[in-house]
Amino acid sequence: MAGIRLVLAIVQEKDAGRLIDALTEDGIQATMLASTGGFLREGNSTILVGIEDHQLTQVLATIQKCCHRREQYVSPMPPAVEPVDSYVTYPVKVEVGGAIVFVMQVERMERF
Ligand code: 2BA
Repeated sequence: MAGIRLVLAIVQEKDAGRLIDALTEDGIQATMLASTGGFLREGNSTILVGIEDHQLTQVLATIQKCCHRREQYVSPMPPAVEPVDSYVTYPVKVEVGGAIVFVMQVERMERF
């Protein structure tokens, strides 16, 4: 029996719709969850894709094609101990995405 994999991809919201469309066109089922990045505290999307082993290369290529790195500026929060008016914050540049991807071996999948 072929092995089952779960691909979990954290992508930017701007790329999520295009990625789901591309997977669906290839006949691959996916689930999109609304998620929030721990560092930026902004919305991103977590895409779950259950596939057979032989589809993994194609799915990873589709994720890579649809998800782009972007620069974003974030203003650090002032430290709680400093008086707010004595603390000047400068926006810091971070690169976000294209996609953070985890691939997991699935022991069993059932459809009831
Ligand atoms: P965020 O946690 O909001 O992080 C957004 C971007 O900020 C990151 O982009 C990274 O470039 C930067 N960043 C994160 N933590 C930082 C820190 N302590 N200092 C400086 N810069 C920092 P990506 O690495 O592309 O990550 C995009 C999103 O993917 C993350 O959003 C988070 O939701 C998720 N993610 C990334 N690595 C993860 C991991 N190992 N486990 C779970 N989720 C992860």
